[in-house]
Amino acid sequence: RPHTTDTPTDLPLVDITATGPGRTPIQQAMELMREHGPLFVRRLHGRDTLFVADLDLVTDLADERRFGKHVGPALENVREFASDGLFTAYDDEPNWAKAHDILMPAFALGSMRSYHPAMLKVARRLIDTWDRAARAGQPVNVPDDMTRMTLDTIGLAGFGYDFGSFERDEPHPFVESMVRCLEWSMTRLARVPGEDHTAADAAFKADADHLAQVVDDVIAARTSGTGGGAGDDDLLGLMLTARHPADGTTLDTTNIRNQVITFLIAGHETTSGAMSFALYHLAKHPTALRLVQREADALWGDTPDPEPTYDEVGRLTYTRQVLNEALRLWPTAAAFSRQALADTLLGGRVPLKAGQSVVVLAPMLHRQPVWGDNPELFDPSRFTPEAEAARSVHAFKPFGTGERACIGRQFALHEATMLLAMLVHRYRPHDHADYRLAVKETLTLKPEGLTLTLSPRTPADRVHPDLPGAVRTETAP
Ligand code: FDE
Repeated sequence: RPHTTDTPTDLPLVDITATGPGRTPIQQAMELMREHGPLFVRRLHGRDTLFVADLDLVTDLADERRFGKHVGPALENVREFASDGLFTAYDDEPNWAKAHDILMPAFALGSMRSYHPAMLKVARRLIDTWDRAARAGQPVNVPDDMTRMTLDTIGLAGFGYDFGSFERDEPHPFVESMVRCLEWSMTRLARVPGEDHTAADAAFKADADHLAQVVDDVIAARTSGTGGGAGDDDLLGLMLTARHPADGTTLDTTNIRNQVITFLIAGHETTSGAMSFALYHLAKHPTALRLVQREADALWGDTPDPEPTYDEVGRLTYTRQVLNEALRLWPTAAAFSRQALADTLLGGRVPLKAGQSVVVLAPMLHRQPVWGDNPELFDPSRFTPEAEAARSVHAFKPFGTGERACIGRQFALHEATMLLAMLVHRYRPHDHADYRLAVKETLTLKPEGLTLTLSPRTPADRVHPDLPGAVRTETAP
């Protein structure tokens, strides 16, 4: 792979070799960008990385004729356990296009209808757990429970496999191994040349083997017919049986394993972070909370246990705006890389050689001047249809760009929108611990240690749309 470290001159250059990237490399890059502007070079042990957030430059990088996805050092590390799975495949690797073509139908908007029942089933599990906590007056650990929820959802909806995460006190061992693999991928970037990492690498190997083992169980449950439920048209069904339109072949066994690992990881870490940040903001912003409650109340009124239909989820427009705004401030897959296909001038001003790569730092793109003069403010009205129409599509990239953009976007948004509306319809969240945001990085982002207490909402708390003003002030518990 071409890997040039020729760095365009006259750009701000920050050498972080002395401190290293630490445990929060994304937030460090954000800080450096606040100081040096939306285009700078970070140098670590002689290796240079060009970070951009400038809207013009990101717009240019979205030009698919001149730029493609770059598998950067972090994803190279993830390749150690996901290999040529969709997320980590090189653009020109034959298995990327093959798997993309075979799996696309599983993520078309219409397919969400078939995942809806599984998503609802898992939403109920979460609600049962939170009801118990609410009755006991116990706080809930938001990121932990969201991770349970998203893992069970992708397992059931995608693979007909039940991780049963809500019956466990500790995260499913798959999650623990996966998080350690992701952390290994991240911290490996910070290694000082010459240090000995044999123990860490051996532990990683054991975790990667465990992931492969779980995946083999998931596949075996399907092929032996004990997996239950799902048919040939879910993700695993397509992986095992669908033939590529062009040459009639199916995915090979090794690639299927890589895809299952990829989907289990990509399908739950990022979505659970997005849900957790959304709840964090709602707990801090009573007005936004009242508006999402109003939307849910308008649909479900005083029904104690609403069963949202597929079509109702499409009508939760304000809830969707809340999720978008959460993903603007903290896009949980915070960076993606592009590479020049030939020598070119980025934005007409930054010379790049063929193969040279650039990292788009989405949290800072999402704070550029196009977002107004108070970009730190959580404000879901930034995502009304009118506001979106007035803004460049390239100003918001939580799902990456182009052909290599997130295939799971509709899946994640359907799952998260439905659950968020169900939760605010049922509970009033309380920021009982006066939580101060601490963003944990494990390649993806999460609000570390966020806990909330919940009070069940009663008919008297509901926002009755027929009342003038519609927004009622709720009484504190
Ligand atoms: C993808 C993705 C991306 C891109 C990256 C690069 O470029 O490098 C991004 C940014 C993302 N993704 C993001 C996200 C967020 C959220 C919430 C999500 N995501 C979710 C999900 C779910 C699922 C299932 C998924 N997701 C999946 C996925 C895949 C498979 C991929 C790869 C694609 C290709 O082809 O490449 C992605 N995702 Fe996502």
